[in-house]
Formats: sequence, C-alpha cells, structure tokens
Amino acid sequence: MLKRIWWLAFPIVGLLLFAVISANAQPDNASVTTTYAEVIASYPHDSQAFSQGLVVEGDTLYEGTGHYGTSTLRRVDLKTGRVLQQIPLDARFFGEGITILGDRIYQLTWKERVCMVYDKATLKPIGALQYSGQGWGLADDEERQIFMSDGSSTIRVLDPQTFQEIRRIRVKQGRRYIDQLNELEYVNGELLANIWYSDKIARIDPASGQILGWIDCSAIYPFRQRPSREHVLNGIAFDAESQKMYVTGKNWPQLFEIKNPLAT
Ligand code: DDQ
Ligand code: CA
Repeated sequence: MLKRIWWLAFPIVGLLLFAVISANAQPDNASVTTTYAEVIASYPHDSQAFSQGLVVEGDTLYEGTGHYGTSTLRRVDLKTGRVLQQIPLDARFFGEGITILGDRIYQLTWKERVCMVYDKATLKPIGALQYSGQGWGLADDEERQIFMSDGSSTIRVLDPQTFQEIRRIRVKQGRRYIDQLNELEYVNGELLANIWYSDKIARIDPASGQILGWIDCSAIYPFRQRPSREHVLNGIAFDAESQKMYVTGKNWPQLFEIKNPLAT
C-alpha cells in the first residue's frame, strides 16, 4: 500500500517543479511595447559632428562630439544647426556623453576616465572628475543623480559633486541583460538609452532596471543611406518645458523631432 503512494510522488513533484519554473520564466516581451518613431520636424545637423552627447533647452542644443583630436563641446542653434560656440577637448580625449545640471555641463571621455566640467554660460572648463572604466552616455534627473552608461548593461548612478557611485542599475528585459547602452536621456521619470549599432531606444525603469518599452527609430534615417556603418543613431534630447523629443546620430546630416511617446 505504502509503496503505491510513494510512486505517486514523482508526477506530483514534477508537476510542482514545472509550475514554479514556468511562473519565473516570464517571457522576454511581457508587457514591453515597441513604438515606431514618428518624425514631426527635421533640422540641419553638422555631418562633421560625431555626436556623442545631446541635450536641448528650448531652441538651443548642447552637443558633445568624439574622436581623438577633433572632440568638441558645442552650443548649437537647433533650427539652423549653426554652431554658436565650441570648445575643443584636449587631443588625448575622445569626447563622449554630456549632461547639464544647474549651471554646469559634464562631458565624459571614452577611455580616459576624466569627466570635464564646464560653466554652462561661457563653456569655460571649471574642473574635472575621475571615474573608473569607460564613459559612454550621461544624463541626470535634474535633482541629485547623474546616470552614466559604459557600453555594458549596467548604468552607474553617481553623485554630481564627487562622481562617487550611489548605486547601479542592471538593465534587463525579463531575465535577459541588455547591453551596448549608449547615449542617455531622462524623460518624465524614465531613463532612455539608445543601443550602439541599433536604431532602437530602450525605455528603462530607473528603479528596477527593467525595460518598459522600445522606440524603434530605424525608419527615420535608413542604414542604406548612410556612408558608414559607424554613423549610428546616438543622441536623444528632451525639453521638459515643451515635452519635445529630438534624436540624431554620429555624422547624421539631420536632427529629428520625433513624437514623444512619454509626453505628459
Ligand atoms: N563609443 O562611442 C561607442 C563609446 C565609441 C565609438 C568609437 C567608434 C569609433 C572608432 C574609432 C577608433 C579611433 C581610435
Ligand atoms: Ca541626451
């Protein structure tokens, strides 16, 4: 009698295991939606600019550009694309992401582990901060946190004064890590990151690191029209006042205003 009951345990344990495993393995696309970017307007953009960081305030763009020897920080008129002012970086530096917090502009360098700090009004360098590893994208929450990507699936949250790490965000879709996170923008409580060599923008929950959705920009400047495969989408800018969102890329001839899927 006891022996017969014992054999029953196998299918029961198996069934239980199956239930537990399938409950945990949430499908990668659970509640993750893709929005296709809709172009509202396009403006000229300096095709010499290897865009690495983009911030907008009204009709003024701030742009950081890359490559050794030609990296810059520039103030640009959004509508005409005209460069109003620019500061060259030290030739040893490969310029990366930028962000503006208060009256300071921060600009990362790719492998040089130096973040340049400038006075926003004059673009004069006023200091430098140190960090470890690579520097790719930069953004802030307009309060007390700086977000920094480095090409991995991890985003560092930094103290704006000291660049000390407060915490890390591990970016995941379901249980899959999403890496190659590049230029960043903080939009209405979400963190946006474009993915290197793809035309996609990830919408990230800064608290959990979970992907909330994707913005597919592949139709706005098709790959086949680009002179080089390095000319990737890289640059998201958001103007909180107008709720307008802009994107451009490395050496793209245009900057696009796209419909903001996160508009309030
Ligand atoms: N990153 O922006 C993705 C971080 C780096 C892009 C660098 C691509 C250009 C390669 C040129 C190498 C020159 C030493
Ligand atoms: Ca940005």
